[in-house]
This record gives sequence, structure tokens and C-alpha cells, in this order.
Amino acid sequence: MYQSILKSVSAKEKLLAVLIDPDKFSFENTSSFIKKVNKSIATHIFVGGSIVDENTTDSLVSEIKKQTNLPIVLFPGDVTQITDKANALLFLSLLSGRNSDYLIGKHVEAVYKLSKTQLEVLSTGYILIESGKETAVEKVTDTKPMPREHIQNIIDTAKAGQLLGMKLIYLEAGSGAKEPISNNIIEGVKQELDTPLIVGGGIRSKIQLENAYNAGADLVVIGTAFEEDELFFDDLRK
Ligand code: 1GP
Repeated sequence: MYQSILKSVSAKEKLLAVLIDPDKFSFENTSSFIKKVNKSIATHIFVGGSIVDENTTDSLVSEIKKQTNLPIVLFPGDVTQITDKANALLFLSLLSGRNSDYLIGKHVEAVYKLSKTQLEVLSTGYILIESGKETAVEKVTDTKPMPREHIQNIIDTAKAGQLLGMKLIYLEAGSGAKEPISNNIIEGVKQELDTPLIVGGGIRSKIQLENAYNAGADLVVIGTAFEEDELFFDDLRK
């Protein structure tokens, strides 16, 4: 999976992940939702959320897998969301915060479970940026997002993640964010970064999606816009 992301980045092909949060998603809707995903320009399906019941992820990923050939990537809020039914896992370290549980603690807890799976583990520097309202990530991790005007600090944080060997950097405004990550933040980080750049949170229109791509996002993640209005898929047909 990582190799194919790198290939897309060097070919300047932009990637789009549809995020399914098992906590907000109705299981019975899987088939019709995934049909729409398959007809869209989406290249990946991410599954995960801040608060998800144990075992929900496992059965949901099994069901999704029956209906699509797109790679399924876990975007876990917790160790309980690890399932070997997916293809890969974002091994997220919350670099914007100083809560050691989310920097390294949960990762140590996850190792035994991961050793029982074939998941491709993608080490990801996860940077939460202030976006106008308190987000679930903030509450669950008990950390503060980085102020959006501290661009150099955000760039240095992303760069530190890369120097630590992280394979991906994810700029996160938070699910349902009022404002997506601004173009100048994306541009600034992208200029300094050699790793692929993921951007998500608050992207609700094709224009915002294109803005993020033009600023330098390699992979954009969209969840809420599809949850709220599946007609959004019509704007993103292949
Ligand atoms: C959240 O970046 C993702 O973790 C997607 O956010 O739900 O706002 O699209 P939205």
C-alpha cells in the first residue's frame, strides 16, 4: 500500500479516502453506501473513529470488504479498533499533543494485537490543528490542537515526525471541522516534507477538495460530508 501511495505521489495522481466512522454509520446502509464509493473517484476507504464499541470495526470491515476492491485502511482511535480484515493501519502518533499515551503508550499496547495480523503498519505523524470548534480528538486525547497561525511550529512538528522516520504526515482539522486546514499551512508543510501528506477535516465541497490538492495534499480524507449527504458522491463521480 505504501509503495502504491508513493507511486501516485510521484505521478502526481491525487488520492481520496472516504472515512467511515463505525460509531456513526448504520450497518444496513453498507451496501448502498459502498456502491456509491465504488463509482466515485475515491481510492481508499478509511475506517475508524474516536469512540467506537469493541468488535464493531471488525464486522463492519468484513462487510465493506465483500463489496469493494478498494484498499481498506484502519484509522483507529483506540487499540480495540484493530482488525486483520483490513489491508493496512495508520499507526498514528499525535505529534501536536503532549499526552504520552497517544504519542507512544497506545502503540506499545497495540503490538501484541498487531503481531497476530498481516496488516501493513504505516507510521503516521498526526497533527491536530485548531479549526474553530472543539473536536472529538481533543476530548478523547485530552490535548490541545496547534494554533493555526503558528505555521512555522506546525511545519517544524511535521518535519520532526519525518526525521523520526514517520512514513506519512496527517494534518487534521478534526471531524466536522468548521474550517478545513488552510492552504498556507498545507503549502508550508508540503514544501518542507518528503513524505506523502494527508489532509482531512471539514472538507465539504469539490472546490475545497481541489484547493487542498492544489496546495499540496497528496491524500484527502472526507467523512462527514458523505455522512450528511450522500449526494456529494455525485460531484465526485469517476
Ligand atoms: C476526520 O479527517 C477526517 O478525522 C475527516 O473529517 O469528517 O470533517 O470529513 P470530516
